[in-house]
Amino acid sequence: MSQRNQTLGEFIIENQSSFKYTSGELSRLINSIRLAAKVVNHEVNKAGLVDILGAAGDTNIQGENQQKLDVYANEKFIQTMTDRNIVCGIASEEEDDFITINSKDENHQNKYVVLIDPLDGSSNIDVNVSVGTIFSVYRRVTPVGTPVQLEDFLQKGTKQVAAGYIIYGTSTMLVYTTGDGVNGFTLNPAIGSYYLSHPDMKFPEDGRIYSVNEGNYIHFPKGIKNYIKYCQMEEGDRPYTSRYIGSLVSDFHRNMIKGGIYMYPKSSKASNGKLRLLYECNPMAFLAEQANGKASDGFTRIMEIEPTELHQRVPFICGSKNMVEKAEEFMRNAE
Ligand code: AHM
Ligand code: MG
Repeated sequence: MSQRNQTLGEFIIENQSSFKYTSGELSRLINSIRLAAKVVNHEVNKAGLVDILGAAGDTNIQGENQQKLDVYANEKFIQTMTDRNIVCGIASEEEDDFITINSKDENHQNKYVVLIDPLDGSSNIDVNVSVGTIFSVYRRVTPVGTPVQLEDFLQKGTKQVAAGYIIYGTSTMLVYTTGDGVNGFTLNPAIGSYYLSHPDMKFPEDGRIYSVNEGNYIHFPKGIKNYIKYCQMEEGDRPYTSRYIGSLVSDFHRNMIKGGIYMYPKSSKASNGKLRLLYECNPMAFLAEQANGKASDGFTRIMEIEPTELHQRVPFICGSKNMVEKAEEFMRNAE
């Protein structure tokens, strides 16, 4: 039961017992993510000062080496989770291979692995547009007490126990699910606490926003082209509005609040689209479904796709249920 002015810390404690595997480990994991997110947020907010503080690769006035923000975010999240001895393995969009964490307890007792895109949409940083962090949590499938293996990370999205994102926007928010709905918390930067600002978030069943990089239109499959034409047609509540930030977390967040569809289809240039199944699509799909929305590759539910490699890409269509179903109908009809 949420209450006014509830902080994320209070919310985690209150809801810990409703989670089916209650050991407190998952709560500690969410706690470490919120902590790293505060540190990254601080750095992201300074991005505009780059000319003053020095660009990536430079040494700043304090003698510190300036890093690219996506590299910085990657290190912060990994360091925070490693130091706190919470997970047994991490895979990151920024790393070629997964990282095995040697637990400080005897025999690697931790049971969760985290997959993370530390700073998604980071090309937007230079122009002061919102970016985000996306994370996904699974229980390992190999025995506790042994080093993690690739198969611990290559699990279907349906196996996720938690997923979420941090959006570094006009305000910073942490939005996450542990499989019991989606809740959004806004950071009060003055005191460094997140407050429950968006309880039980839901996609409207229908929406009027479509988000896709229409510059790639000529390369899209027939079904997507036809669906885009449908969105633009004058009929009923159409034409829809086109809104594309080019920052998945921001586009998703707006569409969840207002109702809409996000698409990154395959194209004649990129046969599986651009987005990564494990770091971007599965966590967003889990959030979408927990918020009454849908996520598909055009034909198959995203969370049912069997992963074959860490950095696998898939076409991604996600958002308000009726809109995604309509886009799927166009895909089927164009086969
Ligand atoms: P990134 O992981 O390299 O940051 O790329 C992912 C981003 C998404 O946030 C965004 O929706 C998409 O790439 C935009 O791509 P494009 O510029 O091709 O439209
Ligand atoms: Mg990314």
